[in-house]
Amino acid sequence: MTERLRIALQKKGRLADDSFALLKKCGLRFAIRGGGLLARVKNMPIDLLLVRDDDIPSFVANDASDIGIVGENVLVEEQLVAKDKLDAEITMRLGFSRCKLCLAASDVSGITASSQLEGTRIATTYPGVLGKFLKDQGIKAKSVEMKGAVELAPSIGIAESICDLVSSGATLEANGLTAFETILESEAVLIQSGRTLSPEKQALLAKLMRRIDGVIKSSETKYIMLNAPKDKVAAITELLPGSDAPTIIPLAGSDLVALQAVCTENIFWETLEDLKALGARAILVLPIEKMMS
Ligand code: PRT
Ligand code: ZN
Repeated sequence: MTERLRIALQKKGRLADDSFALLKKCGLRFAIRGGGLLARVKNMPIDLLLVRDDDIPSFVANDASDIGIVGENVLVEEQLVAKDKLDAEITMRLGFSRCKLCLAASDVSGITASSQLEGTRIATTYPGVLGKFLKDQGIKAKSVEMKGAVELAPSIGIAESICDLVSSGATLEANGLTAFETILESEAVLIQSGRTLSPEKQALLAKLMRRIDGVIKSSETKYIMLNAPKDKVAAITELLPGSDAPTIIPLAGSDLVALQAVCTENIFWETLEDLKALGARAILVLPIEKMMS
């Protein structure tokens, strides 16, 4: 019987949809239906274990799952609060669900720097990461552990500041709070334990990781096509991020050339405006669906 690689994923929440979308772009075919703990991938020997994100590091460490996708913030927190060393490490950064764990306080508190936290109360759902930060900085402050709605803690008077995740900053702003220090930057990560996988699972994981790498690279890569005066090709190439060898095709009966290049970074409107100023015309920027190098 073929061994099935098991991947722990968040069942529902901020990480879930992007994790499912990434695996689908890697060619895995599966359907998520309410309730079930396991979803079977139809076209590969892979099962998806659908759980709460906080459980993912320990499931990977304890062999309930071979790998997992989780926020780096959750991995670091679980590692810091685990009684025994948690055998789960980052194998690959995935670039989505980016956020920051920040210290923030209300304007009335007068707190604008971590040096002012001495003797105060800080509300958080991340006692591990906050505790380590305070210890490293030599700050004696009280961590008030909450299960959620941390942003309300200052207004209800249970803490002077908070330590919480921030992405757009809208929640802080809506609660009259300002971030004054970032203590952890986070993104979704692929995690694995130090156990050796069977050769079949190892080969499947290597294949999956090559595909994930291709998906991430292609999402950042664009194909650009334009027409330009021959004598401006060097200046135009300079402007194209990450493209060292564009294809140049002469256009019959004119002193224009068609230029095509793969750019390994996003191309912004400003770049298009600069290209136009150099004489480039008919500029097209196309997404790249798949890549393998
Ligand atoms: O049910 P389960 O335990 O699985 O999920 P959960 O409720 O613990 O986590 P969930 O789904 O809210 O978040 C999962 C992961 O998404 C987090 O662990 C982070 O890695 C990542 N992530 C990215 C975020 C945010 N951005 C984020 N903004 N997680 C939470 N937030 C919250 C934050 O706590 C605050 O309340 O969103 C609010 C702030 O958002 P902004 O945009 O207003 O700044
Ligand atoms: Zn959670």
